[in-house]
Amino acid sequence: MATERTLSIIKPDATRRNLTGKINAKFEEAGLRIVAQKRIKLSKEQAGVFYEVHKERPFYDELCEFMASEPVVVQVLEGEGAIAKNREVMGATNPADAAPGTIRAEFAESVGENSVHGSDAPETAAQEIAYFFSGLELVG
Ligand code: YYY
Ligand code: MG
Repeated sequence: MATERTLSIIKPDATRRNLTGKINAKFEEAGLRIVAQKRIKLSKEQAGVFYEVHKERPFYDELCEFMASEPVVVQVLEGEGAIAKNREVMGATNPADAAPGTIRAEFAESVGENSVHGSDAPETAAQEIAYFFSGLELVG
């Protein structure tokens, strides 16, 4: 499998509870390298652009409010099959369905406040990385 990069976000519910280190340990233990990382505070509008694909869904407004409620940590993870590997480490969207040991099983508070985001395909990963990081910020 090829080396890939994926965009990860440690969401407000997790930064608020000081879980950044524990979540990063899960990524690193799974063989994902954190090649870029920064802590930022999104506006509701910026969150809305990021989650534009969900704009017709009933949870969109609440999701954007939540993502803008506290700082987030945006990061680029790199590794063999990083997109799928990251989704595996994250666990299912709803923590009630997430496999034991996954980030969402251990840390997520609800389906809406579920601690992490991860890109779902190579095209979205490229798009999402470019939304937050410039080429200069992406060291190998
Ligand atoms: O990629 P992933 O984060 O696992 O789920 P998506 O289906 O892309 O939804 C994005 C985001 O929206 C999810 O992480 C929480 C929120 N959400 C929600 O609040 N309620 C739902 N029923 C589905 C998703
Ligand atoms: Mg998604």
